[in-house]
Amino acid sequence: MSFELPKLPYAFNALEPHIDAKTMEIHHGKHHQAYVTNLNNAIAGTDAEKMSIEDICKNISKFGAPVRNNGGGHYNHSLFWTIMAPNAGGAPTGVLADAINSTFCSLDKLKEEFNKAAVSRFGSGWAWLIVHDGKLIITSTPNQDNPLMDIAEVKGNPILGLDVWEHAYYLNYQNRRPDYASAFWNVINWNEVASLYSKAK
Ligand code: MN3
Repeated sequence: MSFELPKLPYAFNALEPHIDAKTMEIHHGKHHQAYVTNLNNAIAGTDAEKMSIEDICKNISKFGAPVRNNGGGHYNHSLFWTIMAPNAGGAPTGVLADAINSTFCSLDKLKEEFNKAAVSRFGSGWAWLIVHDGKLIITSTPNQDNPLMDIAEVKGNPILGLDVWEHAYYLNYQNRRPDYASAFWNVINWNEVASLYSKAK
């Protein structure tokens, strides 16, 4: 069994003006595809071929750098495409909204702290909202690491992630990572985030 590039669940231009079509096309078709191809090459003929991408991440300390970088890249981007959607954004409802309000006081405070994690991550990496022991936590990871990994400083199940590699925003935002992080909230698919929250809890 080998991993496959998941189909993007909307058109390349569906997230405009917040994320431009050219960025989406290159990001999905070139960057994510490369992680998938390199992951498959790295695990060819090993037991990892029988593992889910989640289990590979959870046991990442047993693998070398090619699996860590490309397996992380595959997991992170697969999640990223699903937690965004056209005509999305707004605010979550139900138990997720309650959890956000009781943990961060308000959605605005969550956005503020999440964007701080996104902007302060030096170099390439990801900002995350995760669930650990039923609690919501904001964290960030370098490179293509993620909080599922057994080597992560802060571990948990990701329910929201923002790619802050320059390839994710440079065409449209150049050096303005804070503007990209702010725009992200306009395309969040809260239905999917809420569903991930329910499963993680
Ligand atoms: Mn990326």
